[in-house]
Amino acid sequence: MISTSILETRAARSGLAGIPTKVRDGERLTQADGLAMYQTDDIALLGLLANEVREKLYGDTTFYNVNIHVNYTNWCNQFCDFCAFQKRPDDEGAYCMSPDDVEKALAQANPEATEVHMVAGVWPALGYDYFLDILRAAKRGKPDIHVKAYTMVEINQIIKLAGKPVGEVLDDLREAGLDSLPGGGAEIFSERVRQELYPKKMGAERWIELAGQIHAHGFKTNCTMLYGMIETLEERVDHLARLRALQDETGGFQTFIPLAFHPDNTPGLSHLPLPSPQERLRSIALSRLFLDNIPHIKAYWVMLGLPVAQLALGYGADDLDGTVSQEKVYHDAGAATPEKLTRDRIHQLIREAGRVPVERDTLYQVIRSYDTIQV
Ligand code: V47
Repeated sequence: MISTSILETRAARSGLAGIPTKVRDGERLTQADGLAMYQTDDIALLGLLANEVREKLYGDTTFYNVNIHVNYTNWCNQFCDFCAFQKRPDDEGAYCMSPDDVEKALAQANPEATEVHMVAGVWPALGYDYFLDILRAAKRGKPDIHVKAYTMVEINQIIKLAGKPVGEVLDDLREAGLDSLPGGGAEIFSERVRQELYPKKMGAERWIELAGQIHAHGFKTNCTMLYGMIETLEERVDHLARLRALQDETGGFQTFIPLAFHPDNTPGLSHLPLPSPQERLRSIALSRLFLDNIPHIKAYWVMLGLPVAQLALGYGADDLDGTVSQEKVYHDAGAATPEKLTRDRIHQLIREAGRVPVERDTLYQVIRSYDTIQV
Protein backbone atom coordinates (compact mmCIF):
# COMPACT_ATOMS: atom_id res chain seq x y z
CA MET A 1 0.00 0.00 0.00
CA ILE A 2 1.34 3.43 -0.92
CA SER A 3 1.97 5.49 2.21
CA THR A 4 -0.47 8.28 3.02
CA SER A 5 2.34 10.84 3.03
CA ILE A 6 3.32 9.95 -0.55
CA LEU A 7 -0.32 10.21 -1.60
CA GLU A 8 -0.63 13.56 0.20
CA THR A 9 2.40 14.90 -1.71
CA ARG A 10 0.69 13.96 -4.96
CA ALA A 11 -2.68 15.25 -3.70
CA ALA A 12 -1.15 18.63 -2.85
CA ARG A 13 -0.07 19.00 -6.49
CA SER A 14 -3.54 18.17 -7.80
CA GLY A 15 -5.72 20.26 -5.48
CA LEU A 16 -6.71 17.30 -3.32
CA ALA A 17 -4.65 18.07 -0.20
CA GLY A 18 -5.98 16.33 2.90
CA ILE A 19 -8.36 14.04 1.01
CA PRO A 20 -6.19 10.86 1.11
CA THR A 21 -5.78 11.25 4.87
CA LYS A 22 -9.49 11.80 5.43
CA VAL A 23 -10.47 8.86 3.25
CA ARG A 24 -8.04 6.50 4.97
CA ASP A 25 -9.13 7.73 8.42
CA GLY A 26 -12.78 7.31 7.51
CA GLU A 27 -13.42 11.03 8.00
CA ARG A 28 -16.34 12.55 6.11
CA LEU A 29 -15.45 14.69 3.08
CA THR A 30 -16.79 18.25 2.95
CA GLN A 31 -18.56 19.95 0.06
CA ALA A 32 -15.31 21.83 -0.63
CA ASP A 33 -13.60 18.43 -0.95
CA GLY A 34 -16.36 17.36 -3.32
CA LEU A 35 -15.73 20.39 -5.50
CA ALA A 36 -11.98 19.79 -5.45
CA MET A 37 -12.61 16.23 -6.64
CA TYR A 38 -14.66 17.59 -9.56
CA GLN A 39 -11.94 20.12 -10.43
CA THR A 40 -8.82 17.97 -10.23
CA ASP A 41 -7.14 16.45 -13.28
CA ASP A 42 -5.88 13.58 -11.14
CA ILE A 43 -8.73 11.17 -11.74
CA ALA A 44 -6.31 8.28 -11.22
CA LEU A 45 -5.77 9.37 -7.60
CA LEU A 46 -9.53 9.53 -7.03
CA GLY A 47 -9.78 6.05 -8.52
CA LEU A 48 -7.00 4.71 -6.32
CA LEU A 49 -8.70 6.03 -3.16
CA ALA A 50 -12.18 4.95 -4.23
CA ASN A 51 -10.88 1.49 -5.06
CA GLU A 52 -9.35 1.20 -1.59
CA VAL A 53 -12.72 1.99 -0.02
CA ARG A 54 -14.48 -0.47 -2.33
CA GLU A 55 -11.98 -3.25 -1.58
CA LYS A 56 -12.22 -2.60 2.16
CA LEU A 57 -15.99 -3.09 1.94
CA TYR A 58 -16.26 -5.89 -0.60
CA GLY A 59 -12.82 -7.13 -1.66
CA ASP A 60 -13.06 -8.31 -5.25
CA THR A 61 -16.77 -9.06 -5.08
CA THR A 62 -18.73 -7.50 -7.89
CA PHE A 63 -22.48 -7.83 -7.54
CA TYR A 64 -24.85 -8.22 -10.45
CA ASN A 65 -28.42 -9.29 -10.80
CA VAL A 66 -30.52 -10.98 -13.43
CA ASN A 67 -33.18 -8.44 -14.20
CA ILE A 68 -35.48 -7.12 -16.87
CA HIS A 69 -36.81 -3.65 -17.52
CA VAL A 70 -40.43 -2.90 -18.28
CA ASN A 71 -40.98 0.70 -19.39
CA TYR A 72 -44.77 0.36 -19.30
CA THR A 73 -45.57 3.61 -21.16
CA ASN A 74 -43.73 6.40 -22.90
CA TRP A 75 -46.71 8.74 -22.61
CA CYS A 76 -45.48 11.68 -20.59
CA ASN A 77 -46.60 15.22 -19.78
CA GLN A 78 -43.42 16.37 -18.06
CA PHE A 79 -41.68 17.43 -21.29
CA CYS A 80 -38.17 17.39 -19.85
CA ASP A 81 -35.55 18.76 -22.24
CA PHE A 82 -33.17 15.87 -21.50
CA CYS A 83 -35.56 13.04 -22.29
CA ALA A 84 -35.71 11.19 -25.62
CA PHE A 85 -38.21 8.62 -24.35
CA GLN A 86 -41.32 10.80 -23.83
CA LYS A 87 -44.22 10.87 -26.31
CA ARG A 88 -47.74 12.27 -26.42
CA PRO A 89 -50.31 9.48 -26.96
CA ASP A 90 -50.89 10.58 -30.60
CA ASP A 91 -47.19 10.65 -31.50
CA GLU A 92 -45.69 7.97 -33.70
CA GLY A 93 -44.13 5.29 -31.53
CA ALA A 94 -46.26 6.13 -28.47
CA TYR A 95 -47.38 3.11 -26.46
CA CYS A 96 -48.96 2.16 -23.17
CA MET A 97 -48.90 -1.41 -21.91
CA SER A 98 -52.10 -2.85 -20.47
CA PRO A 99 -51.93 -5.02 -17.35
CA ASP A 100 -52.22 -8.04 -19.69
CA ASP A 101 -49.19 -6.80 -21.67
CA VAL A 102 -47.21 -6.50 -18.44
CA GLU A 103 -48.26 -9.97 -17.36
CA LYS A 104 -47.18 -11.40 -20.73
CA ALA A 105 -43.85 -9.55 -20.65
CA LEU A 106 -43.10 -11.10 -17.27
CA ALA A 107 -44.36 -14.56 -18.23
CA GLN A 108 -42.05 -14.50 -21.29
CA ALA A 109 -39.08 -13.00 -19.43
CA ASN A 110 -35.83 -14.80 -18.73
CA PRO A 111 -36.93 -17.51 -16.26
CA GLU A 112 -33.83 -16.80 -14.18
CA ALA A 113 -34.74 -13.12 -13.67
CA THR A 114 -35.15 -12.17 -10.02
CA GLU A 115 -36.09 -8.51 -10.51
CA VAL A 116 -38.23 -6.36 -12.77
CA HIS A 117 -37.35 -2.66 -12.96
CA MET A 118 -40.62 -0.97 -13.92
CA VAL A 119 -40.63 2.78 -14.64
CA ALA A 120 -42.25 5.03 -17.22
CA GLY A 121 -43.57 8.47 -18.10
CA VAL A 122 -46.33 10.35 -16.31
CA TRP A 123 -49.77 10.53 -17.90
CA PRO A 124 -52.70 11.61 -15.67
CA ALA A 125 -55.40 9.75 -17.63
CA LEU A 126 -53.93 6.50 -16.29
CA GLY A 127 -55.95 6.11 -13.09
CA TYR A 128 -54.88 4.97 -9.64
CA ASP A 129 -56.09 1.43 -10.27
CA TYR A 130 -53.85 1.09 -13.32
CA PHE A 131 -50.74 1.46 -11.14
CA LEU A 132 -52.00 -1.21 -8.74
CA ASP A 133 -53.11 -3.46 -11.60
CA ILE A 134 -49.77 -3.50 -13.39
CA LEU A 135 -48.03 -4.49 -10.14
CA ARG A 136 -50.47 -7.37 -9.70
CA ALA A 137 -50.02 -8.26 -13.36
CA ALA A 138 -46.23 -8.43 -12.96
CA LYS A 139 -46.62 -10.86 -10.05
CA ARG A 140 -49.16 -12.96 -11.97
CA GLY A 141 -46.72 -13.20 -14.88
CA LYS A 142 -43.84 -14.24 -12.63
CA PRO A 143 -44.91 -14.79 -9.02
CA ASP A 144 -41.39 -14.99 -7.56
CA ILE A 145 -40.18 -11.72 -9.12
CA HIS A 146 -39.07 -8.75 -6.99
CA VAL A 147 -40.88 -5.69 -8.32
CA LYS A 148 -38.71 -2.57 -8.15
CA ALA A 149 -41.01 0.07 -9.56
CA TYR A 150 -41.95 3.74 -9.76
CA THR A 151 -39.61 6.68 -9.33
CA MET A 152 -40.53 9.46 -6.89
CA VAL A 153 -42.03 11.32 -9.86
CA GLU A 154 -44.41 8.47 -10.58
CA ILE A 155 -45.16 8.03 -6.87
CA ASN A 156 -46.00 11.73 -6.63
CA GLN A 157 -48.45 11.30 -9.52
CA ILE A 158 -49.93 8.11 -8.03
CA ILE A 159 -50.54 9.91 -4.71
CA LYS A 160 -52.31 12.73 -6.56
CA LEU A 161 -54.50 10.21 -8.38
CA ALA A 162 -55.30 8.33 -5.18
CA GLY A 163 -56.30 11.42 -3.23
CA LYS A 164 -55.24 9.59 -0.08
CA PRO A 165 -52.43 10.05 2.45
CA VAL A 166 -49.00 8.79 1.36
CA GLY A 167 -48.99 6.01 3.96
CA GLU A 168 -52.24 4.52 2.66
CA VAL A 169 -51.01 4.69 -0.93
CA LEU A 170 -47.79 2.92 0.01
CA ASP A 171 -49.80 0.22 1.81
CA ASP A 172 -51.92 -0.28 -1.32
CA LEU A 173 -48.84 -0.46 -3.54
CA ARG A 174 -47.15 -2.93 -1.22
CA GLU A 175 -50.24 -5.10 -1.12
CA ALA A 176 -50.43 -5.04 -4.93
CA GLY A 177 -46.83 -6.25 -5.20
CA LEU A 178 -44.39 -3.35 -4.87
CA ASP A 179 -41.18 -4.57 -3.20
CA SER A 180 -38.75 -1.64 -3.56
CA LEU A 181 -38.20 1.50 -5.61
CA PRO A 182 -35.57 2.56 -8.15
CA GLY A 183 -33.55 5.75 -8.03
CA GLY A 184 -34.65 7.70 -11.08
CA GLY A 185 -36.39 11.04 -11.42
CA ALA A 186 -34.02 12.98 -9.16
CA GLU A 187 -32.15 14.53 -12.13
CA ILE A 188 -30.17 17.45 -10.65
CA PHE A 189 -31.73 18.91 -7.53
CA SER A 190 -30.78 22.50 -8.51
CA GLU A 191 -33.88 24.71 -8.78
CA ARG A 192 -32.08 26.78 -11.44
CA VAL A 193 -31.58 23.73 -13.66
CA ARG A 194 -35.12 22.52 -13.00
CA GLN A 195 -36.59 25.88 -14.08
CA GLU A 196 -34.58 25.78 -17.25
CA LEU A 197 -34.88 22.13 -18.32
CA TYR A 198 -37.76 20.44 -16.50
CA PRO A 199 -40.04 23.08 -14.94
CA LYS A 200 -43.08 20.78 -14.94
CA LYS A 201 -41.33 18.16 -12.84
CA MET A 202 -41.61 18.27 -9.06
CA GLY A 203 -38.72 19.96 -7.25
CA ALA A 204 -35.96 18.59 -5.06
CA GLU A 205 -37.76 19.25 -1.77
CA ARG A 206 -40.67 17.06 -2.79
CA TRP A 207 -38.36 14.31 -4.11
CA ILE A 208 -36.49 14.28 -0.80
CA GLU A 209 -39.66 14.46 1.28
CA LEU A 210 -41.19 11.51 -0.58
CA ALA A 211 -38.03 9.42 -0.44
CA GLY A 212 -37.91 10.01 3.34
CA GLN A 213 -41.55 8.95 3.74
CA ILE A 214 -41.01 5.86 1.61
CA HIS A 215 -37.94 4.85 3.63
CA ALA A 216 -39.88 5.42 6.86
CA HIS A 217 -42.52 3.07 5.48
CA GLY A 218 -39.93 0.31 5.25
CA PHE A 219 -39.12 0.34 1.54
CA LYS A 220 -35.57 0.42 0.26
CA THR A 221 -34.87 2.68 -2.71
CA ASN A 222 -31.94 3.64 -4.89
CA CYS A 223 -30.85 7.14 -5.79
CA THR A 224 -29.32 8.76 -8.85
CA MET A 225 -27.86 11.96 -10.25
CA LEU A 226 -28.18 12.87 -13.91
CA TYR A 227 -25.04 14.83 -14.85
CA GLY A 228 -23.56 16.35 -17.98
CA MET A 229 -26.34 18.81 -18.88
CA ILE A 230 -26.07 22.47 -17.88
CA GLU A 231 -25.45 22.04 -14.17
CA THR A 232 -22.42 23.54 -12.42
CA LEU A 233 -19.98 21.43 -10.44
CA GLU A 234 -21.26 23.13 -7.26
CA GLU A 235 -24.78 22.00 -8.15
CA ARG A 236 -23.57 18.42 -8.53
CA VAL A 237 -21.90 18.53 -5.11
CA ASP A 238 -25.04 20.03 -3.58
CA HIS A 239 -27.09 17.17 -5.07
CA LEU A 240 -24.78 14.56 -3.57
CA ALA A 241 -24.74 16.35 -0.20
CA ARG A 242 -28.55 16.31 -0.05
CA LEU A 243 -28.64 12.59 -0.76
CA ARG A 244 -26.00 11.97 1.91
CA ALA A 245 -27.95 14.05 4.45
CA LEU A 246 -31.16 12.12 3.81
CA GLN A 247 -29.30 8.84 4.08
CA ASP A 248 -27.98 9.93 7.49
CA GLU A 249 -31.61 10.29 8.59
CA THR A 250 -33.21 7.22 7.01
CA GLY A 251 -30.59 4.70 5.87
CA GLY A 252 -33.05 3.76 3.13
CA PHE A 253 -30.83 4.11 0.06
CA GLN A 254 -29.14 0.93 -1.09
CA THR A 255 -27.32 2.10 -4.17
CA PHE A 256 -26.27 5.27 -5.91
CA ILE A 257 -26.15 5.33 -9.70
CA PRO A 258 -24.49 8.30 -11.41
CA LEU A 259 -26.27 8.72 -14.76
CA ALA A 260 -24.30 10.30 -17.60
CA PHE A 261 -26.46 12.42 -19.87
CA HIS A 262 -27.07 10.91 -23.32
CA PRO A 263 -27.91 13.73 -25.74
CA ASP A 264 -29.15 11.95 -28.90
CA ASN A 265 -32.79 12.56 -29.87
CA THR A 266 -33.43 14.77 -26.84
CA PRO A 267 -35.76 17.74 -27.47
CA GLY A 268 -33.59 20.46 -25.96
CA LEU A 269 -30.05 19.24 -25.44
CA SER A 270 -28.99 17.22 -28.47
CA HIS A 271 -26.13 19.67 -29.11
CA LEU A 272 -24.34 18.66 -25.89
CA PRO A 273 -21.51 16.12 -25.89
CA LEU A 274 -21.72 12.81 -24.07
CA PRO A 275 -19.65 13.06 -20.85
CA SER A 276 -16.17 11.73 -21.60
CA PRO A 277 -14.97 8.36 -20.27
CA GLN A 278 -12.78 10.30 -17.79
CA GLU A 279 -15.81 12.21 -16.47
CA ARG A 280 -17.81 8.98 -16.19
CA LEU A 281 -15.01 7.37 -14.15
CA ARG A 282 -14.62 10.51 -12.03
CA SER A 283 -18.33 10.37 -11.17
CA ILE A 284 -18.05 6.77 -10.04
CA ALA A 285 -14.95 7.40 -7.90
CA LEU A 286 -16.21 10.68 -6.48
CA SER A 287 -19.55 9.22 -5.47
CA ARG A 288 -17.86 6.30 -3.72
CA LEU A 289 -15.72 8.76 -1.72
CA PHE A 290 -18.34 11.42 -1.01
CA LEU A 291 -21.36 9.18 -0.35
CA ASP A 292 -19.74 7.43 2.59
CA ASN A 293 -23.08 6.18 3.92
CA ILE A 294 -24.58 4.62 0.78
CA PRO A 295 -23.45 1.01 0.61
CA HIS A 296 -23.33 0.38 -3.13
CA ILE A 297 -22.18 2.28 -6.20
CA LYS A 298 -23.62 0.91 -9.40
CA ALA A 299 -21.87 0.87 -12.77
CA TYR A 300 -24.91 0.93 -15.04
CA TRP A 301 -23.33 -0.47 -18.19
CA VAL A 302 -26.26 0.57 -20.38
CA MET A 303 -25.26 4.18 -19.84
CA LEU A 304 -21.51 3.88 -19.16
CA GLY A 305 -20.78 1.60 -22.10
CA LEU A 306 -19.18 -1.79 -21.48
CA PRO A 307 -15.47 -0.74 -21.47
CA VAL A 308 -16.05 2.15 -19.04
CA ALA A 309 -18.31 -0.04 -16.88
CA GLN A 310 -15.48 -2.58 -16.62
CA LEU A 311 -13.00 0.14 -15.66
CA ALA A 312 -15.49 1.52 -13.14
CA LEU A 313 -15.08 -1.71 -11.14
CA GLY A 314 -11.57 -0.45 -10.31
CA TYR A 315 -12.78 3.09 -9.59
CA GLY A 316 -15.13 2.36 -6.69
CA ALA A 317 -18.12 0.60 -8.23
CA ASP A 318 -19.08 -2.74 -6.68
CA ASP A 319 -22.20 -3.47 -8.71
CA LEU A 320 -22.66 -4.08 -12.42
CA ASP A 321 -26.34 -3.72 -13.28
CA GLY A 322 -27.49 -6.28 -14.62
CA THR A 323 -28.66 -8.47 -17.49
CA VAL A 324 -31.24 -5.68 -18.14
CA SER A 325 -33.12 -6.47 -21.43
CA GLN A 326 -35.82 -4.26 -22.99
CA GLU A 327 -34.51 -0.95 -21.55
CA LYS A 328 -35.85 2.01 -23.54
CA VAL A 329 -35.01 5.31 -21.77
CA TYR A 330 -31.30 5.20 -22.65
CA HIS A 331 -31.58 3.37 -25.92
CA ASP A 332 -34.00 6.03 -27.21
CA ALA A 333 -31.35 8.62 -26.23
CA GLY A 334 -28.73 6.97 -28.40
CA ALA A 335 -27.05 4.49 -26.04
CA ALA A 336 -25.00 2.23 -28.31
CA THR A 337 -24.80 -0.56 -25.73
CA PRO A 338 -26.39 -3.98 -26.35
CA GLU A 339 -30.05 -4.48 -25.52
CA LYS A 340 -29.17 -7.06 -22.89
CA LEU A 341 -26.29 -9.17 -21.54
CA THR A 342 -26.26 -12.86 -20.77
CA ARG A 343 -25.10 -14.06 -17.39
CA ASP A 344 -21.99 -15.56 -19.04
CA ARG A 345 -21.11 -12.24 -20.65
CA ILE A 346 -21.49 -10.44 -17.30
CA HIS A 347 -19.19 -13.00 -15.68
CA GLN A 348 -16.68 -12.50 -18.47
CA LEU A 349 -16.77 -8.70 -18.09
CA ILE A 350 -16.32 -8.92 -14.32
CA ARG A 351 -13.52 -11.49 -14.57
CA GLU A 352 -11.68 -9.49 -17.23
CA ALA A 353 -11.70 -6.62 -14.72
CA GLY A 354 -10.00 -8.92 -12.20
CA ARG A 355 -13.07 -9.25 -9.98
CA VAL A 356 -15.34 -12.02 -8.74
CA PRO A 357 -18.95 -12.20 -9.99
CA VAL A 358 -21.54 -12.58 -7.24
CA GLU A 359 -25.20 -12.81 -8.18
CA ARG A 360 -27.38 -10.86 -5.77
CA ASP A 361 -31.06 -10.24 -5.33
CA THR A 362 -32.47 -6.72 -5.29
CA LEU A 363 -31.79 -6.34 -1.56
CA TYR A 364 -28.15 -7.47 -1.97
CA GLN A 365 -28.65 -10.92 -0.50
CA VAL A 366 -26.11 -13.21 -2.14
CA ILE A 367 -27.73 -15.77 -4.43
CA ARG A 368 -24.50 -17.34 -5.66
CA SER A 369 -20.83 -16.47 -5.63
CA TYR A 370 -18.77 -17.55 -8.60
CA ASP A 371 -15.39 -17.27 -6.87
CA THR A 372 -14.54 -20.92 -7.32
CA ILE A 373 -17.04 -21.81 -10.02
CA GLN A 374 -15.80 -21.06 -13.55
CA VAL A 375 -19.06 -20.22 -15.35
O1 V47 B 1 -34.99 9.28 -14.23
C1 V47 B 1 -33.56 10.20 -18.81
C2 V47 B 1 -32.40 9.52 -16.64
C3 V47 B 1 -33.40 7.91 -15.40
C4 V47 B 1 -31.86 10.52 -20.06
O2 V47 B 1 -32.51 2.42 -9.47
C5 V47 B 1 -31.44 10.09 -18.81
O3 V47 B 1 -31.44 0.62 -9.99
C6 V47 B 1 -29.28 10.20 -19.48
O4 V47 B 1 -33.07 5.95 -12.94
N1 V47 B 1 -29.62 10.63 -20.71
C7 V47 B 1 -33.94 6.49 -15.49
N2 V47 B 1 -30.16 9.93 -18.52
C8 V47 B 1 -32.85 5.46 -15.23
C9 V47 B 1 -32.67 5.18 -13.77
C10 V47 B 1 -32.00 3.94 -13.33
C11 V47 B 1 -31.21 3.23 -14.20
C12 V47 B 1 -30.61 2.05 -13.77
C13 V47 B 1 -30.81 1.57 -12.50
C14 V47 B 1 -31.61 2.29 -11.64
C15 V47 B 1 -31.88 1.74 -10.28
C16 V47 B 1 -32.20 3.48 -12.04
O5 V47 B 1 -32.59 8.13 -16.51
C17 V47 B 1 -34.36 9.05 -15.43
C18 V47 B 1 -33.46 10.20 -15.80
O6 V47 B 1 -32.81 10.69 -14.66
N3 V47 B 1 -32.51 9.91 -18.06
N4 V47 B 1 -33.20 10.57 -20.05
C19 V47 B 1 -30.88 10.81 -21.05
N5 V47 B 1 -31.21 11.26 -22.25
